Amino acid sequence: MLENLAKIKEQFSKELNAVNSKDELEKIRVAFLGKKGLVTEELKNLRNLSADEKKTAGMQVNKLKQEIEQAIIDHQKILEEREYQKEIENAEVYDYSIPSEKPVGTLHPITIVQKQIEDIFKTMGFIIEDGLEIQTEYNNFEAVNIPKNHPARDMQDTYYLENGQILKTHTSAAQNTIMRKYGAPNSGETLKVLFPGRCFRNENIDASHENTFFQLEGMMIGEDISISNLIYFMKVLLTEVFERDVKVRLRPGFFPFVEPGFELDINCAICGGSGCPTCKQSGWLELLPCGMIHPNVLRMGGIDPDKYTGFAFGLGLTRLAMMKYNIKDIRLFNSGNLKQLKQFVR
Ligand code: FA5
Repeated sequence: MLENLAKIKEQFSKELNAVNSKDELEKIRVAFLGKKGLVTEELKNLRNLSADEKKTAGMQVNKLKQEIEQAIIDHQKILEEREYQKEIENAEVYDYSIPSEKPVGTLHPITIVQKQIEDIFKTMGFIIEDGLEIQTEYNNFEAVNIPKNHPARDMQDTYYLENGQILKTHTSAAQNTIMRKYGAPNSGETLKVLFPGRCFRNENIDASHENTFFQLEGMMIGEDISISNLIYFMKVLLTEVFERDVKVRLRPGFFPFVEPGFELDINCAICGGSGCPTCKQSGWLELLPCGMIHPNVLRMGGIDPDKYTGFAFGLGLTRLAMMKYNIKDIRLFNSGNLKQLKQFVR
């Protein structure tokens, strides 16, 4: 039997060396280790031996069986490595630096409008700033004249983090930081800043209210800023964005951080003013609240309200995009409906 085992081993080595594919390897496995394989037959033959012979021969057959099993595993790895190398050699070579012929993505409609407004205001000397999304209660409320327990906080219910910070409810939360960053302008100069950002409110969601939406805030501070400056910039903004006549109305509005304050509403572009779910049947949509910065807010920002005045506006950027592109429902913006969003490719 031992002689037989030596022959089987030699035969296996010879045949294994010639194996070049997984199929051939499987064939050889069956030929040696399968039900009627050469090694299996030797195992069966053990029963014809005496107890003593069985012990020695059994050990040898099992050793050979294990060697063959291991050799098959090793050879399989060699074959896989060879296949992998072949794939690499035959792989198509791409030059990833070549620009794509087609646009691979598109800007979100809100980004398009935001960039458009930023461009307009940059030409008028505005600096673009970015506000934090996670804010302190102080910046979001106290610093804009909304002390604790002020009823105006009810209108901007938001999400509180465990550390006491909040998701900002309006872009006005950045006013104080920006005033402190730039300070009062030099005599004869003005501080003009634009700061867009994402806002969060615990809202009842409907066609024109989301819990996550964008605002774009603007602020101008100087020694001689008046409501005329405010109205001029609002007019420029709307004319440039809509590139057509839009009907607006200005009415008094209360915000603790401006005095006087205004609401600028836009005639609903979806229904033309006759009333629809988007404008809650009123024909108008609140779009651009604004006003003259309250002296308390300037003071808290380190700017002397006896010397300086300023205006601020808080444009509802998401709603502006709805009106510009005739989007009936605000929820489409976050829906991931690419068909809807791709219409606005720039
Ligand atoms: C404010 O947030 C003030 N901070 C704006 C402001 C700034 C006034 C500076 C004066 C001076 P208001 O809560 O009205 O105001 O929101 C401003 C605009 O954001 C609204 O006119 C509306 O267009 C948009 N807006 C408010 N809540 C939502 C919402 N849930 N979903 C979509 N847009 C909203």
